[in-house]
Amino acid sequence: MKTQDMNRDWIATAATLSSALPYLQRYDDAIVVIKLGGHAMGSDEAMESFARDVVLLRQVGVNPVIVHGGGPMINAMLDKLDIQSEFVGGKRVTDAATVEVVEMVLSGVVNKRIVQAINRQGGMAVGLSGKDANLMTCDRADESLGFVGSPAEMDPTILRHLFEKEMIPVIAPLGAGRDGQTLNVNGDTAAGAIAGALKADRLLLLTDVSGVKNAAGEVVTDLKAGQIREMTRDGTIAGGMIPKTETALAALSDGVRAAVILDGRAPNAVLLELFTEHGAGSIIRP
Ligand code: X2W
Repeated sequence: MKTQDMNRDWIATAATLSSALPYLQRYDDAIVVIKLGGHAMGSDEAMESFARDVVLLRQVGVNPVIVHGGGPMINAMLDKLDIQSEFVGGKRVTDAATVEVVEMVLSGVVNKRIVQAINRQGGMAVGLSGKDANLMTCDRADESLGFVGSPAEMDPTILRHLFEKEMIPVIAPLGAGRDGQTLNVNGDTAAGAIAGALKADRLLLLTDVSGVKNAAGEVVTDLKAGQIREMTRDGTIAGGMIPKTETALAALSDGVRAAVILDGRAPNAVLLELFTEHGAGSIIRP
């Protein structure tokens, strides 16, 4: 590269930083809940890039909370153990043997991978599940699903303590039943409930699709809750997108300011969404 071109690169970097100022001010002390789905968790490089973005958020005064999934990782372990598993309405039918594997994989493997990635970038991440400090007490979602929970009572006190110390909570989607039984909770549902309990400024749902698409197949960048309901009624929103948009709507009605559905595999997706005019994915407001 010629010296002059190199200068131009640095000048562009400085201009980018400068243009982020209004966004940095807007999100100072904001609570941003980020759901990282199993399908959005890619290679070690992608995880490293995600972790850098999260540490940067913390560094500029945002309170990030990570809620993760890990469906594909649970499937792989159940396969190894020769345990059959099926989904009904987007939720895993979870018997006693399965819930043990779910907890082992989510709290043991996936959670620690994210915690470690963030800490390697200089952050202070703390791994939890909904069972810790009574964060997420659940009712049984439906008897026929077995040990699957539906968040009923949230206590986000532990998260506020961690914010005060500038620590980054990383939460596995397991909850405690009222009888103390461990319950498996869909990751999107858990993220929505946690964002709602915190009345978060943003809920970012990182997935493997670029956003909510209209009938012509184009991503719509700005949506109102009413439009989402309309598009669901007429079938434009269908399949795997429905649990995401339902989570977004539930979070908005709990007082979350906006929810964004975006492709977590895109480089610096979180920064693009929060700190540029361009944004990423589809933002849904009340
Ligand atoms: C999910 C929890 C993990 C999850 C499961 O067992 O797969 C239920 O279905 P993703 O990667 O976000 O899909 N729980 C009840 O939600 O992972």
